[in-house]
Amino acid sequence: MKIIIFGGTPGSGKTSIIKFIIKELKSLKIHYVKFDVLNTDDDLLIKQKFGISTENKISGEACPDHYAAL
Ligand SMILES: Nc1nc2c(ncn2[C@@H]2O[C@H](COP(=O)(O)OP(=O)(O)OP(=O)(O)O)[C@@H](O)[C@H]2O)c(=O)[nH]1
Ligand SMILES: [Mg+2]
Repeated sequence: MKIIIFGGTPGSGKTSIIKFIIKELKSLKIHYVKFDVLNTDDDLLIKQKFGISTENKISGEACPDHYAAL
């Protein structure tokens, strides 16, 4: 299993490039995990658009980067 992490400042183009890559790699089995601080529906949007398995993880008061690493 390979894990690819996309991180960056707000609006820097993370979701756009993820959608492009999912389209390009559709022959592979992809699972998408969205880490956010408060809330997100990105996992549902990606699931509907590409029909792949998705989930979200909300870090709450924890730093989202450390939460994702754990
Ligand atoms: N010009 C240009 N615009 C881009 C590019 N990639 C993304 N955008 C635009 O930048 C805006 C933000 O892109 P997103 O992919 O939503 O960025 P994000 O990092 O996922 O944003 P958040 O999840 O809100 O942090 C959108 O309006 C995109 O259409 C790019 O390569 N060039
Ligand atoms: Mg995004």
